[in-house]
Amino acid sequence: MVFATPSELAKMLQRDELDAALVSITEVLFNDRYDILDGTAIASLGEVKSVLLAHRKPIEEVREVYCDTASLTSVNLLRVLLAERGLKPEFKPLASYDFKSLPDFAMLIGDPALDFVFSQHEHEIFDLGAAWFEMTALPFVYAVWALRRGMENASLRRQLTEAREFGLDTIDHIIRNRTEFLGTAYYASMGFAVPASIGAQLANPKLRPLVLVGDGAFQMTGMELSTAARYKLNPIVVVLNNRGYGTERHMQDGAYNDVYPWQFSRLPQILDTGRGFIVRTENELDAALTAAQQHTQSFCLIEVMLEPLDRSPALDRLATRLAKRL
Ligand SMILES: Cc1ncc(C[n+]2csc(CCOP(=O)(O)OP(=O)(O)O)c2C)c(N)n1
Ligand SMILES: [Mg+2]
Repeated sequence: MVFATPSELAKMLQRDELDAALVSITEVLFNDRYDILDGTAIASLGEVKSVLLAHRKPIEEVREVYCDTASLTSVNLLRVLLAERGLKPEFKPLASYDFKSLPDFAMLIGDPALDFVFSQHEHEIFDLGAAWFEMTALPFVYAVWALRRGMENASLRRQLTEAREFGLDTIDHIIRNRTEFLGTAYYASMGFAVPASIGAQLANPKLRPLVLVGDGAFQMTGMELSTAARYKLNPIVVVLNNRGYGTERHMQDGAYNDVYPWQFSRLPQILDTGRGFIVRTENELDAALTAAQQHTQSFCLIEVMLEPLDRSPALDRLATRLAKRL
């Protein structure tokens, strides 16, 4: 088994040094010398997130794109998508994946692309999977298993298919290494966040959890901040104080959605450690988050005051749908 970039694998495959390789679809389209494994591909139907053009200027102004030349397919896909818009930029190798010095137009692929999407950045994202789907209403196949033609490969095909099935069945195990975001499903268990952050930080002390929790949920399990304090953990806990069960108010309102008002930001006084903030505006939130980031020696609790009926579009959709069943 050889681990190498798709373009290196393609070269080895061309030299018949490998029986099979997971290679870019372009290798297979340009060289009619392989059998393709049926039913397995790296493909996307719509947004893919891991293949993208990060752009700081409007796409129409593109003159040159810096990219990882290891991926022929993605470069060609981008060429096609831009050509369809009448744009023919020059492609140049990206010198470094350092997000801070990223050029105006940079194509990112794989883990760096995913990391970039979730990092703070000024670029906008042009998702190649989404753009392809918009243009064709078809999925896009990035890579396939190419097998050397002319040799007996039934057993190899079977093993590769089994590996795919095993991978899909154990996908939770595979993605456990990338667990920057923890959450119950939307509208699932209230009161999960504060206790979960304790487990997360004890499991990986290099992490500093940022906890988002409703005032109602905090009144159920927020006392676990005491455990955080005991183990000298330092989560940043943002309590969204909208004076009650906001989610429920949009389905059916009544006094039962009110909770007893707590002064959440004063909990550090009771626990004799931690820092409390109270926030009413975006600027105050900015300042509190900056201060909390700098205050690493203990937990921080940021109490954000919200209007009881303020809501996100996602909550609007969910509440409207659930209210129909009442
Ligand atoms: C353990 C549990 N009890 C009840 C519910 C039903 N429920 C869903 S959202 C919600 C209100 C949550 O209030 P809060 O934490 O203040 O968040 P908000 O909706 O106000 O943002 C309730 C009671 C639930 N999801 N889980
Ligand atoms: Mg609430």
